[in-house]
Amino acid sequence: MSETPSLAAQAKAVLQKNDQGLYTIPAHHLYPHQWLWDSCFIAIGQRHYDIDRAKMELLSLIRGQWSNGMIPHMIFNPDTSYRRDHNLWRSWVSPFAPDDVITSGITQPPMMAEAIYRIGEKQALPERRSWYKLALPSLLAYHEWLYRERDPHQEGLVLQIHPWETGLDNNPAWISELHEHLLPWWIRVLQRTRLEGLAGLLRRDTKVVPADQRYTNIDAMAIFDAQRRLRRKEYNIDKILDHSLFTFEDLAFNCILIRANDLLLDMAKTIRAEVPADLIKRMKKTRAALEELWEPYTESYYPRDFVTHKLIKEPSIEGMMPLYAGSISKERAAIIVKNLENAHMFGPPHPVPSVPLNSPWFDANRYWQGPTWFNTNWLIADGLKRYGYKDHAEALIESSLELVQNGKFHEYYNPLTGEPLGAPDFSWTAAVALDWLITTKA
Ligand code: 9WN
Repeated sequence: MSETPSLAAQAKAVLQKNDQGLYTIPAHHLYPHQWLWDSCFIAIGQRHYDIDRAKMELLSLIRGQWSNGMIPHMIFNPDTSYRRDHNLWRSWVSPFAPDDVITSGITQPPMMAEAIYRIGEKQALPERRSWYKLALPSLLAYHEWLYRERDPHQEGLVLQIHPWETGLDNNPAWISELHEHLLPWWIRVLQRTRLEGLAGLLRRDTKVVPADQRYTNIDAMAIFDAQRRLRRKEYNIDKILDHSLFTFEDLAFNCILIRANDLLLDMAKTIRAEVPADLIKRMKKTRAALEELWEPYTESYYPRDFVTHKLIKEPSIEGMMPLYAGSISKERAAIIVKNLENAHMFGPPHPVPSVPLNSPWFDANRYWQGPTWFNTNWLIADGLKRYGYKDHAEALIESSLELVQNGKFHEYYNPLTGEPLGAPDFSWTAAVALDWLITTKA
């Protein structure tokens, strides 16, 4: 008998272990709240065994939606034992934040459309239509917010205001920019006097996960300092832009938006809902604007600085995401696939590494600076399939599933050795594995 059913059952057990009733936490200890793109991947897994539970996961996200349309990247467990987290964000400083839930003040990659769509896929047409009718107004409000607030000059790409918004926290692009432009004097002093180790005493994450698997103390301080600046501006985009805080146009975020826009329009058509013509125009512009991120000499797409429009040329997993967007030419997709095949770049024994092996930033164990992650593999495999690279997609799914063959679903993996890293029993690793097991092995 094949081992598939038992692996699927183990994946389901992880999701159930992390299930808090209304929503699913990414992992115990390290991540005790609800996160936006985590819940989307989680729902994509849950839909295979409990469609109502999967819907609830997304409706729980919508419960945190701000009155201006933003879906926050975190919704907090209200328990007073998490007061420190609530106070770090103080979402109540914004007039748009909901009164009855405490949230963060930024967003995360717009994966909601994909998750809503995938749930719909599992239902017969009448139920699918009712589900879309229920979820679409919030999704539409979210995309309208993205364009209104995050594309203020109507240039096509939406901007991000914090590395956490990309979900790829310590990606070299953000870390190099933070170090160059935004490191406050007190962090520089700590760095020069080699006293940054003191910051480690305050960190909770490195008490749960070995320090060499998380971001460095200096990077953690820079990331938290950038968050504090946003809070001081009450998460008000006009104030943030006036004070030229760190703003950039993330490649992966915009690729996910392009795909999400297509799915939103498809779902609107299914229920004959109207999408404002102006929004459709802006969606089209995003597809065209993505091509401005192409750099012909290194033949790659990159994120860019919002103000200067300078590309931030640090190669990373970001460069794979135009495959998922689905809007690039076949020729450019073929160039990306070549990089995937290259053993010195994105093709180590356990692909796809979050930073290519030949980058000076590559660090096999460190978070988003080297390890292989399941959610980005899901996005890449999906893109590969849609560009006709079925064999590549299957090989990637196969090599990913090998990593969890022992029934243990970790947060990320060493791409050279396959060693499990980060938090154990991690929800999206289990959800993605379950989705693959059911959709590709059935
Ligand atoms: C900050 C929950 C989240 C993921 C992100 C990942 C990490 C948080 C952190 O964990 O970010 O949002 O504590 O570093 O980078 O992608 O959504 O799993």
